[in-house]
Amino acid sequence: MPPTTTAAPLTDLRPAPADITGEVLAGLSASPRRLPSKYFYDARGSQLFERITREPEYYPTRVELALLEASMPSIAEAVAAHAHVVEYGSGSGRKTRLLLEGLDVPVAYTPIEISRTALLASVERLADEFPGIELLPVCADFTGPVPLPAPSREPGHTLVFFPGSTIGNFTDADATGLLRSMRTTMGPRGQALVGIDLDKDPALIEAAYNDAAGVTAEFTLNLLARLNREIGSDFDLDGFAHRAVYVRERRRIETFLVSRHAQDVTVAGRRFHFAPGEAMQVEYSHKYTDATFGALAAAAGLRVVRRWNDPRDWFGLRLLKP
Ligand code: AVI
Repeated sequence: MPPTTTAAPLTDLRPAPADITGEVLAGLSASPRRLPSKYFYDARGSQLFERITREPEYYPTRVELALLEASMPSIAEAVAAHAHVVEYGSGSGRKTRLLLEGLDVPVAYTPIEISRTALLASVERLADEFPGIELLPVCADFTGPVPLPAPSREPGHTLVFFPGSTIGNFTDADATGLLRSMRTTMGPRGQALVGIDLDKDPALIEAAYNDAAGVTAEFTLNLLARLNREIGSDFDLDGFAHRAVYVRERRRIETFLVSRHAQDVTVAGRRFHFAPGEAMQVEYSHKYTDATFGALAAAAGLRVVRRWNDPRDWFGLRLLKP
C-alpha cells in the first residue's frame, strides 16, 4: 500500500493556564529575587532564541546538530525499529527531521507542546515531508506524565526525544521530576534520547551566554517587556542589565537581571524596591558530566545505555532506558 498522509486531530489535554502574576509576585517576594525562565518564550522571545542559536559564541545548537547528523546511523541501530517518536517541545526543525529521516521507519510522531499555536504550526510543516509517518500532536505540559495517543499501526516502542539541553534549564530536583514523568510517559519498554551540554572551559560557556552582538541580553530583557505587556507591570527595561556567569562548583550558568540604580517596580498593585546592583535570578543553564547526568537519570529510575559526544566533548546525546 502506498504511504498516506495521516495528520491526526490534535489531542488537547488542556494544560492549566499559567498564573504568571502569582508566580512573578512570589519570585519578587523571595530573597534573593527571581523570575521564572519559562516565560522567556513569547513570540519575540522565541525569535530572539532562534537568533541566539546562530550567534558564533552559542555553540550548543551547532554542535548538537553536527553530532546528531554524524551519529544517526549508530543511533538508528540502538533504537528499536517502528518507534513512536515523542518530542518534548514543538520540533519541526533540523533535529526533528534528522531523527525522523534517520531512524528505522518510525510509525508515528508526537510533539508535546503547551502552546497550541506553536504545536499546530510544527505539524503543518512536517505533514508534507513525512507522508508515511502518522502525526499525533498533543497539547500538554510535558513536565508531568503525558498519556499518549495510540498510533493506528502498532509501534515497536516509544522513543522520547528531548534535544537542546533544555533539561539544563531545570534545577536538579525539577530535572529529576521531569525525567520521572518521562519514564511514565515512555512506558517500561520505552527509550529516551536526551541532549545535554557538557561541562567544559568556563570561558567558552560564559561567552555563549554573553554574545558580543548582545542578542542574549536582549532575550533576557524581553522577559520584562513580556511581563509589562501581559500582567501590567512597569519594569523599566533600561533600568536592568543582563549578567550571565558560570558557577563552576554548581556547573551552571546563572543569569541575572541587575538593577542599574535604585528603583521601584509595581506589579499587580504591589510596589517592590530594587537597590542599585541588586541581582534578580532569571535562568539556570546546567552543564553535565557523565557522573552528574548519570546520577540525575538514576534518581529518576533511568539508566544511560548509550552515549554519543562530539569530538571535543562539548555536547552529548544520551540514550536512556527504565
Ligand atoms: C533553551 N535553552 C537550552 C537555552 C540554554 O542554552 O540554556 C536557553 C538560552 N538562554 C540563553 N541562551 C540560550
